[in-house]
Parts: sequence; structure tokens; C-alpha cells
Amino acid sequence: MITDGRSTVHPPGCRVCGQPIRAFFDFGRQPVSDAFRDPADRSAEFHYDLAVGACGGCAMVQQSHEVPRARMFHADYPYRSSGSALMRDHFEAFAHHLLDTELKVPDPFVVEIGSNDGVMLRTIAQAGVRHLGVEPSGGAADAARAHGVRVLTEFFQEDSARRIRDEDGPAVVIFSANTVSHIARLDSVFRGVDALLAPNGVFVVEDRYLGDIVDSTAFDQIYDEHFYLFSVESVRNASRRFGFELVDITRLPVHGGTIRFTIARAGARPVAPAVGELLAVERARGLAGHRTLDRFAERTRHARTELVDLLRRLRDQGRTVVGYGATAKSATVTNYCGIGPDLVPYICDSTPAKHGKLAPGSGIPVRPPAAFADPYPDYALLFAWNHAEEIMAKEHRFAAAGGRWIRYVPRVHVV
Ligand code: JHZ
Ligand code: SAH
Ligand code: ZN
Repeated sequence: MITDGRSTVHPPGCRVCGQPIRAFFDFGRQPVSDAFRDPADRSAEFHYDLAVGACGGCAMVQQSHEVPRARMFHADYPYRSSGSALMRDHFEAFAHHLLDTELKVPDPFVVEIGSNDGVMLRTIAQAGVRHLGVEPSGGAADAARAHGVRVLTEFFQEDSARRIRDEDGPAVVIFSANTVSHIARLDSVFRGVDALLAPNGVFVVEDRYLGDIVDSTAFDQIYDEHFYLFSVESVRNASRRFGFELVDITRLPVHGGTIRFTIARAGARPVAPAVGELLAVERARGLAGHRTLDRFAERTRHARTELVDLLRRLRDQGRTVVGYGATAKSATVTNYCGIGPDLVPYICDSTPAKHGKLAPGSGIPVRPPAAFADPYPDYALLFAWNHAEEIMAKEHRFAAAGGRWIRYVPRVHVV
């Protein structure tokens, strides 16, 4: 491992199995995606090289440079899962599902890795079930505590997991959504799960699905926090390496295409047919192969050209364009496409911690949603495309007033 003072560079080998990686895309220098800056902050902005490749041995798609985790996840980490009604409903439904199934045992104990503001665990807490969130970002952890959720403000890793096992006993469910892909040290995660999980317990992991990212050319799902992009093949291989088995999968529509992976100790549970079925589809299409990923890279370059051409044309015609949703994903779009305040003068977003700040790299100011109608722009560039339904319903007056939405997933188009 070499530290160049800006980011950590690893020898060209898979972070899971050590085999060679085939690079398929390099987005160039990128900022930390959730590092919204104070306009008065004159310090140099941290940048790193955002490049992705696929392992020839275990099929894991991963980044070649790792941003130190403390730069991403800290007391001021701004993302709050509960900012979306869709995600609140999604996790509440899943909590009820757990309460009705895995948690119907005497004195169950549930652990969540990356519990954020308690969007899932608040339902578990209300049901009076023993639980613990493990969440390094202090502000998010405090927000969960305000909802009656018990939280440990730490990174989940082998040693914290062992401590939890010693103090609280084994967990029948370890759940983690949109977090395991953020942890480069998967070995430490699996060893921690091994230490903490009950013999017949389940480790349930929800994350973006590589197949959906490729199919919809959702290149903006690639940014610092998403160190890995998971497939059935790569998660099955990683699980096996650490004495576990992928026993079930469920595809879900949230965040533009998610999979819920259910992982158990090897031999503890039967493997559902869905695993082999999607694995066969991945192999038949060569999901982690160079043809598929090179075509994805080509479509990504094409999307950049189309989007920048559209924004320049609109500017030259005197049309106004405002961004909607200061997502982490948007950092890749703005910085890879070179979109700054000249093309998109501000972004409206409902997260209070982002208001009055500048989006990372691009320096585009973030304003509250009230600024959107004051006055309406001619066009709105929907960075939070995964929340399109919720946002378009909230902002229905914009379209009624003649406003148009610009989308870039699955292709650049105006709605
Ligand atoms: P959203 C983050 O990604 C980071 P982001 C992380 N890496 C990840 O994987 C996912 O979350 C889970 C705003 N908004 O969900 C709020 C409105 O303004 O696409 C958010 O800033 N009005 C952990 O940031 C953003 O949009 C609304 O009505 O890409 C949405 O962020 C709604 C619903 C949202 O995640
Ligand atoms: N589960 C929520 C939150 C996702 S945001 C949801 O799906 O919406 C990712 C969260 O993981 C952040 O709150 C971040 O602080 C946390 N996180 C990052 N690394 C972690 C680690 N090693 N252990 C536990 N949480 C971690
Ligand atoms: Zn590998």
C-alpha cells in the first residue's frame, strides 16, 4: 500500500482475492462526494482518482483507489436516509418483515451496520426488540437516538463486532443497506459477522446491483463511497471465501435497482433457486466481462457528450437550468462532465445540512427546495432520478407552469 498524501493507492490486485483487476473506466480526479463545503472555506479540496475495474478471479467490481474512510464518514456526514418517504416506507416494511419472520425467536437481537438516522431500526425499537446500530457518523447516530434507537458510534469491523458479541451476545440478524459496498475491508466485515452472528442467523445485505447499473448506464452510481459494485457472482464468491453462503436474493426497485442478498453460514440454510437463476443470467451475459463493461464505458462517454451539449445549447438559447437533488451521485456527474455554476447556477435539495454549502468539486451552491419556485427555471436537471416519482409529485406545479425535467438515466432525455 502506498500513500501519496492524497489517497491510498493499492497494488493492482483484487481487494478480495488478490487476482489481477481489469480496469474499465477512469473518471479522473474527483472530490469526496458528500463533502459539501462552506463558501468561506479556502482550504485545498481533497481529490482522488476515481477508477473502476473487475477482478478476473472473483468477478468483484471495485475501485483502484481508496479514500480514507474518516474523510467520508464523520460527525458532519450529511446524508439522511429518512429524507425520502419512499425509503422510509421501504425500510419500515422490511423491519416488519423481520419482526414477522427471523425475529420470532426468544429474546432476538438485531444489529444494523450503517444505521444512519435509524430509518430501519426505529421500527424494531418501537416493537421493543433488542437491537444495536453501528454508525460512525455522529450526527446521523444522534438522529437515530432521538427516535429511541440504540447506537454505537463506531465503524463496524472485526474488533467492534467481537466487543458487541461479548456485551450483547449473538445476533440472529445482521442487516446492512447501502453500506457494505462502502467498506474496502470486506475481510474485516465478514470476520466481524462470523464473530457476531448466531449459528443459524442471517447476514442481510442490500445494495445497488451491478446488472441494473450496467443496463441503465447509471454511471453516477460510481463514486468514492461505492467502493464495490455487487453482483450475485461476486457476493457469492466473497461469502464463500469467509465460510458463508449466499442463500437467497431479492431484486428491489429502490435506488434505481437494488438486490437484497441473504447470507448464512455455509451449510446452515438451503440455497433458494433464485441465486442460481440470476447467476446463470450474469454468466450468460458476461456481466463482469470486458465486452459488457467496455460497452458500459462507451455509453457513459456518450452520455457525457449528450448532457453537456444539451446544457450548453440551453444556456446559449438563454434558458435557465437548475439542479434538483444534491446527491452524492451528482458529484460524479458534475465533475466528470465539467458542469459548474455557469451551466447549473444552483441545486435545490431538502437536506438542511447541505443548504448554503457548495457542492464538492463543481462549487455549485445548494439551496432549499423553496428556492426552486422563486422563480421556476425553464429546465430542472434531476440529479435525484431515483426519487423521480416523489419529487415530481411534490413539484407538480413546475411542470404545470411549463417547466421541463432533464434526465440522464437511462439516457439523456427531456421529459
Ligand atoms: P439519494 C447517498 O447517495 C449516499 P445519494 C450513499 N452512498 C448511498 O448509497 C445512498 O445515499 C443510500 C434530496 N431530496 O437518496 C435529499 C430532495 O431534495 O439519491 C438527498 O440529498 N427532495 C450512502 O446522495 C437527495 O435528494 C426529495 O423529495 O445519491 C437524494 O439522495 C427527496 C426524496 C430527496 O442518495
Ligand atoms: N442504511 C442506510 C444508510 C446508508 S448511508 C440506508 O440504506 O439509507 C451509509 C452509512 O454507512 C453512513 O451513515 C455511514 O456513516 C455508514 N458507514 C460507513 N462505513 C461504515 C462502517 N464501516 N460501519 C458501519 N457504518 C458505516
Ligand atoms: Zn477478486
